Amino acid sequence: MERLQDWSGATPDLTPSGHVDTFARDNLPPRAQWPEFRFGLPELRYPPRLNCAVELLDRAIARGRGDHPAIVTPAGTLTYRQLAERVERIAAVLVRRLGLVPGNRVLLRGANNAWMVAAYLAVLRAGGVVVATMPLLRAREIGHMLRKARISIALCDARLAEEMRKAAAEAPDLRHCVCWGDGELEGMCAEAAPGLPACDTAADDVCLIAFTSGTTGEPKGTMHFHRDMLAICDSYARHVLRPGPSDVFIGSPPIAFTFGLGGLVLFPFRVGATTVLLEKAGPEELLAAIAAHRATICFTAPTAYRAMAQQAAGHDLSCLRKCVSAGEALPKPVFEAWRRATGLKLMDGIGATEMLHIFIAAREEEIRPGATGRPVPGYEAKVIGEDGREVPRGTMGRLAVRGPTGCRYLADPRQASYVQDGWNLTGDTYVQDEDGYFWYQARSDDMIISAGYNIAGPEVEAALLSHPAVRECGVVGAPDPERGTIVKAYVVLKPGHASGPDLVRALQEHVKAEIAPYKYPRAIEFVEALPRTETGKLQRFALRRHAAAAAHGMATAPGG
Ligand code: 3UK
Repeated sequence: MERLQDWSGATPDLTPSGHVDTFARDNLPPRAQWPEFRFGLPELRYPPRLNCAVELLDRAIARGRGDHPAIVTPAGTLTYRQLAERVERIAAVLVRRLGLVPGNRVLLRGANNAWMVAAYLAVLRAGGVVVATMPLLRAREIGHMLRKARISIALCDARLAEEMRKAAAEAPDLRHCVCWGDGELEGMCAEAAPGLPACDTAADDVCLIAFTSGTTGEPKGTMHFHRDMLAICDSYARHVLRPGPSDVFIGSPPIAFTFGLGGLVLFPFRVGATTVLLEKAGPEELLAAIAAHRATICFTAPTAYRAMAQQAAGHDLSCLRKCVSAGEALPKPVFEAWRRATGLKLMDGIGATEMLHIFIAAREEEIRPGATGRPVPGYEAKVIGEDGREVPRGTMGRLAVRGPTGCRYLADPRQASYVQDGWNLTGDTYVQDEDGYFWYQARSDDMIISAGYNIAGPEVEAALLSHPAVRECGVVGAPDPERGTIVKAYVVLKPGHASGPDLVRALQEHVKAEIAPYKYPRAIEFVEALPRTETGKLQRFALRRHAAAAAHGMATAPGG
């Protein structure tokens, strides 16, 4: 019998670390500011020594998946055995050539491709701590991460090396920066002898510092343990998504975003399935790749599903079994459009970088269109009022959640606002209904208060999206001399629709017919595009800023 950690207490003591460089553990938040962790399900009780890369790769091979395709890209296929060999070689390069010591942070920079994933798993296997960066980040943002996480080694796609080198110039701890794609890392790997044993890490050793794609303030580094990487597979994936070994995963989120990490790496590998990696995964590329690779499970954001639903007719999507939507609220019209286009129910799920992945969702047969779902097995959630106490069902309040994963910021005072009384407060406003389903309202800072009413921008957006002329929209509060704040909509039209006062009136009437009339947008501005983050989120703060400037006669483009 393997000895298990003592799970009787909600927050067990940390086990002896496998790290030599203890920076990550030393910079965990103070114990009193940790969320309470929950390990109710037996499958979430991991042994005290655990290396998640071993669990994901070596275990799959031991179960007979060695010759099954692990990664498929336009450049070719790697079986589990071939991937494991590449991972071992990169790990050997990290340890023997670059002097990695367990606990060192390693920056990874690349689009979704086989080298990026192999490098990721190699860092984990060698006992390093991954800090992955989104491809579009600039030197300033990379520099912040290099310094904040005291990164000593960087592995980078040669095509993204320029910003990397600029950032490296300002990072005193960075000792090595090695590129793949131009032969440098490939050459080192060819010389490296495989066979380096995996690092004997503790289940609660930090293995990932994921920076939030924060829209305001400095990005926060969220720290996750080896066991967390498996916990999201054994909670959300196992109980809600329920993939099998013959599934073919595909999607658009970058692996540096934990939505992509789970959906395109951890979930498929946990069950010995295949992942299709695309460097460029706009709606058109994604549709073509789904058909070409006969993908069965798709991960992307609501806006991408909306765009794909409109172009689906030209593609054979009969291979698709399950489609996950996360990152932003899923408007009901998008759910319906996808259902019409494919016959599938979109699986909405709310996740957060702090929680590592999705914690409220629903299995297909339990979906209520418009609701996010119920807590994923292993998680608990509630809606609380300003006093921190749970509010009655049907009442709006702040979402609080806890489970096997949770928020641990790297040396950041904002820990005390995200975690209160052992619960993670995600910053979202929700209503829970009598049946336990959670209905998303808005980000708490995005609630519009107009003439004394609380109006949730996303609800107005969903109403607008059900109008045939609307391609995309964003709704925010705009200052108004008479009313204080009014509801303002930024609308991108579908081709063939002319903007003008007639359409403004038509859209306003449409909203009044769909939802309570007082919520209708008193101002509507037509724009070419909406400002979005690299993870696909609408930047409402940019729209608010634009609305405020416009109200004061200083309009700029909402993206600018
Ligand atoms: C919002 C949603 C309504 C919500 C993420 C899945 O998005 C992810 O992580 P981030 O740290 O952002 C977290 C915030 O995004 N959000 C996400 N999903 C939904 N709002 N409905 C949804 N389905 O405000 C949340 O607090 O970028 C998503 C998996 C892993 C992730 N990191």
